[in-house]
Amino acid sequence: MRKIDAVALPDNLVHEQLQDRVAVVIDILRATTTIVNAMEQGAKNIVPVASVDSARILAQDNPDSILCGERGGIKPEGFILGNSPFEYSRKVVDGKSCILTTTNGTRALRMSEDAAQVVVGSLRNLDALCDWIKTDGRNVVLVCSGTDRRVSLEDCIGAGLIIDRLGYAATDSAALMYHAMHSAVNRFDGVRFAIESSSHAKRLINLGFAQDVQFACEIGVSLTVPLFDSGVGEIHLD
Ligand code: 3SL
Repeated sequence: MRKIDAVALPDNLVHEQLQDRVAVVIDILRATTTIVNAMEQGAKNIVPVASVDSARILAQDNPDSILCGERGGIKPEGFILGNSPFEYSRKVVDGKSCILTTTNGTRALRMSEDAAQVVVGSLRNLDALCDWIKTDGRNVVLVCSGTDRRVSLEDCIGAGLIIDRLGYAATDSAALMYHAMHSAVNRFDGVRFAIESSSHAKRLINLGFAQDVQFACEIGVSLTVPLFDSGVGEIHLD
């Protein structure tokens, strides 16, 4: 039987958890949701970058690319796009390379790059993602991005839903996320309300991004499964 492991933060990863596995990076609010949407809207690729300064330098060297990202949820000065999925419309991103730096999501992607394959997970691509994982056939580790190095409820709910869908043999930490997801969803009467109860969702709602939270909670509406090719440092489609 295939196995599934999970970490609540990328900082908790040990090398063996990535070896020969598919790593699914999850940042429901909002980086991986935004990446799935950007690729769905026709972006040529996404280059995840750790720091704002490196992103600025890379964008200067690649004038056709779009400089994107956030710090504290807000678009840094001089950036073209922030981290709201709604900014990544077909009109803006079609055929374009997006250089993206976010506080937690792009960091988690970079920290997962020793996996055999890194895949971008969100609730929007949940079904397509699980189909991709089953077809691939390798064991899986779910990497929750967290928020500012603290565990995020919404990422654990996302991980729990993937564990539920796949039905693979779960490690204790994956089982914990599965049970936490069920308990939160029952307690709040649905995935969306459970996610809206998280501190990150409340912060985004206070910043005026309530629509982004709602968008991130739509399950299985996207067929897009972005893959991170760590060798070239780009996220693309199959
Ligand atoms: O940290 C991240 O990667 C972001 O998704 C955070 S925010 O939703 O833009 O605040």
